Amino acid sequence: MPSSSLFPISGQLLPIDGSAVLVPDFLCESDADSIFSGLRQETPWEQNFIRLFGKEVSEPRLSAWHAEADLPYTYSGVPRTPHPWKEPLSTLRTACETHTGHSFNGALLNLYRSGQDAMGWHSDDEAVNGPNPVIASISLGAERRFDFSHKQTREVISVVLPHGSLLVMSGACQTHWLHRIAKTTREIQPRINVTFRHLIQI
Ligand SMILES: O=C(O)CCC(=O)C(=O)O
Ligand SMILES: [Mn+2]
Repeated sequence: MPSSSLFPISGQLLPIDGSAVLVPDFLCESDADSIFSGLRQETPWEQNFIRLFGKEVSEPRLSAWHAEADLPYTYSGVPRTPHPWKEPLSTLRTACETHTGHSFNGALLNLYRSGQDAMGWHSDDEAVNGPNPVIASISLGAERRFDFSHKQTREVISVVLPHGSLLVMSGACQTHWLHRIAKTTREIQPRINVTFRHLIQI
């Protein structure tokens, strides 16, 4: 039977097989507010499409990939054209690099317009992420529940990601755990997620 538990909302979230550390108040309220509105207005949001059972369907969210011009990223089977770094993304990248001690060369942004926007179970385990990737994930706007599910034991760990929080996934997290943002029927305001990644040459 899958088990479910709501861990305390800070520190290490995973009991085994990798690391996911939540820093709930990584950004102060006013910085989080202004970064949220800056990114919402300035990001070249794209609607992408995926093939599901032979049919083309729109992804239930908008997204954008920011990186150096020679660093495209194929995510969910869709090649993403890189948009250049600009503020407030560059400053946010530096803050995440300082905090984690790792460098990031790309950022995937997702805009969840309502509770009907979501991201299904997956791992960020494409070869281009390299083995045991460090992924720094910033949440802005409405709070959403983030679920982990262990690939073997099916244990489920759920946590609410607050406005201005940082979640750092590292170690064997992507090898052993899936994660998702589930749909909800609750009335929910928009949320932006930024995941900083370090893509490698393959
Ligand atoms: O929105 C989130 O918090 C998760 C996003 C995510 O898993 C991804 O971009 O790979
Ligand atoms: Mn992911």
